[in-house]
Amino acid sequence: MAAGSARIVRYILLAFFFFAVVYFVSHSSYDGVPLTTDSLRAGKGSTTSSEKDTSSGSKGAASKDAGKSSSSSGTSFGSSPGTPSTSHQDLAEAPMALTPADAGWDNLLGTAPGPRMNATFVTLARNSDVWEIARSIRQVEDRFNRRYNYDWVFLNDKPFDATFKKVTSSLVSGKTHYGEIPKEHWSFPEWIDQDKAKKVREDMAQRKIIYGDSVSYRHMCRYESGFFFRHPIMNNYEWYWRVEPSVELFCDVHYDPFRFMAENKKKYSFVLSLYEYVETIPTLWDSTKKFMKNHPEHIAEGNSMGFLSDDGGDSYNHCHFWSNFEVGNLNWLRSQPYIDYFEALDKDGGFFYERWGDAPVHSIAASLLLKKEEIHFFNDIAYYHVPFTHCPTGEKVRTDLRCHCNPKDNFDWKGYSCTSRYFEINGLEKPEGYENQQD
Ligand SMILES: Nc1nc2c(ncn2[C@@H]2O[C@H](COP(=O)(O)OP(=O)(O)OP(=O)(O)O)[C@@H](O)[C@H]2O)c(=O)[nH]1
Ligand SMILES: [Mg+2]
Repeated sequence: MAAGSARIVRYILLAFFFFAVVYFVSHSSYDGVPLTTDSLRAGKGSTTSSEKDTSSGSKGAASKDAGKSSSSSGTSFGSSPGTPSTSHQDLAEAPMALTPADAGWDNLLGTAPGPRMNATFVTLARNSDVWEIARSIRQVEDRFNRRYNYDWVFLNDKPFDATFKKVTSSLVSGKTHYGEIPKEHWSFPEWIDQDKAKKVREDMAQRKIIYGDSVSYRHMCRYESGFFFRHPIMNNYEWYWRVEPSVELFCDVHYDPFRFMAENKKKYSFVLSLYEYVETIPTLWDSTKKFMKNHPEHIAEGNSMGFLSDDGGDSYNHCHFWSNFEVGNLNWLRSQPYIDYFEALDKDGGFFYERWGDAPVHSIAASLLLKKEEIHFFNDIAYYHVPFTHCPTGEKVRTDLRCHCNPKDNFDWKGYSCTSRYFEINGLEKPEGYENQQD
């Protein structure tokens, strides 16, 4: 009898143990995520926003909003694995931390909260530029984009090769797109007199004007002036940030410059400005004056003529924003006033009969067609393109932003920069310490 009840107790204990094991296995989780087949397949906290699209031309239509797409697939912004996620709505309204006093300033880990703009980086490059652009991308990613995952569009007058695509797509945290430039955007318009253009190149070569004898440099300047923003891939975006090979970013970028531009109604921005090499644009201002006369309706009230001219528009002082860095609005470049300006210049032929650069073209357009409040100077984006540096004025800014530029190299307040002039016409106060950086 005693042996019988002991057996029953053993059976009950065994059954209890069996059910306990079943219960434990079915409820076990890996760091809070139930081990279902789906979670194993997807991986914990997986995101799709860094998927690579290496298609050519417009075939791989750009994702309008990498951030949004990851959120709609169930992954939320800014929540590191294990932390409770915030709803997309809350994050879309997250304020930008513009100064160290703002909440979230120090949080440079993980994906940045906040909405994403319909924006992309854009680079015009040759296959041979691959290692130089790799350096630029790495810096842009380290200082900013690794937390934002914006797309990157690469444009080329020839097809990009496999190495270029492989290297660049491995470095960019957003989607990459590779576009070939249509022939008609990278060739001589039919109204250009080839003999005249050739003589100009020979003459400029003799006078040792930089890139004076180059045909491809002229196509590049014309393309950047009038076409990059209407490439089929670029048509998918509203904002762009231009990046060239071998540039440097010296400070952390704590907030989203695209969002800053959108929320503050800016259309064009710069970090460096200077005087253009006069020999390359002798008649650019004559063409501009002709355009102003023919299209007074395009000239903005409250424009920045004072940045361009010291005599109310009679002559050009050659000041321009350096266009190898730009964050700007593509819809503005695609607008009638800008297109009319570009076409007027193109008809006059100065891209080939002289050597008009896209920097003075963009700058004159921004200064005349936009209200002066629509042009922004990013003091906190520290930048180098040979041979000039923009290093933020003010030691506190530089340490807050963990900058690695030498303040002595800052070009802003030196004699050949036009940034003082920009500050003056906008009634802006120059940052503390600028007097010590004037030579
Ligand atoms: N696809 C393509 N890209 C070009 C060509 N020439 C220049 N680029 C690109 O156009 C941009 C401007 O050219 P750069 O050679 O940097 O011109 P720059 O900045 O005036 O002169 P640097 O002082 O030499 O940098 C860069 O992003 C180049 O990679 C070309 O013939 N084909
Ligand atoms: Mg360059």
